[in-house]
Amino acid sequence: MKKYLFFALVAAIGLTSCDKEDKELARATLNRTNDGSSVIGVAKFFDAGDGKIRMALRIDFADRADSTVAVHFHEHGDCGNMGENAHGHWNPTKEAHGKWGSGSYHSGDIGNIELDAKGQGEIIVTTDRWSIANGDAKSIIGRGIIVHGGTDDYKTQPTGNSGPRIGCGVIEAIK
Ligand SMILES: [Cu+2]
Ligand SMILES: [Zn+2]
Repeated sequence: MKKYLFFALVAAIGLTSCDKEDKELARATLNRTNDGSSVIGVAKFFDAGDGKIRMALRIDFADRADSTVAVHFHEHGDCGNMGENAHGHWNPTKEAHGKWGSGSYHSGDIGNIELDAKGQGEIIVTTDRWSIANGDAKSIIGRGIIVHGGTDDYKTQPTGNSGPRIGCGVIEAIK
């Protein structure tokens, strides 16, 4: 009986440490491109261990209720000029544009996110394609995140024909 209690205690401590939230490394607050101030989402980046980073991206954009938006990381962390200053898709591995997890895709090709009747949607991505290390080609710090008003066809080069840039944010390290 004592032995059983001991193992139950060990198991409980193990679960508690697994439940502990991973360390937040970086964050991007997404704003509308047309006024640059209304928040329409947030992307949080966590240390997922094993050299991986986990992103939890949440969009809350009432004007886009019941629609699908496309999300990518773009090269520059500059949301000016309706998001155009972010330039093209960030592409450190020199691959073709595509669907996340397919044969070839850009390291920030998050893809389409369905928004519900409130305009809310969420996606979680865990990958070793990202880092926050200074000077690392994989570093996501200072990149732009663009939310598009259309859907990504995962084919058209190099953009996925995803439509206008309706939201934008810059990935910043958590100090
Ligand atoms: Cu894009
Ligand atoms: Zn792309």
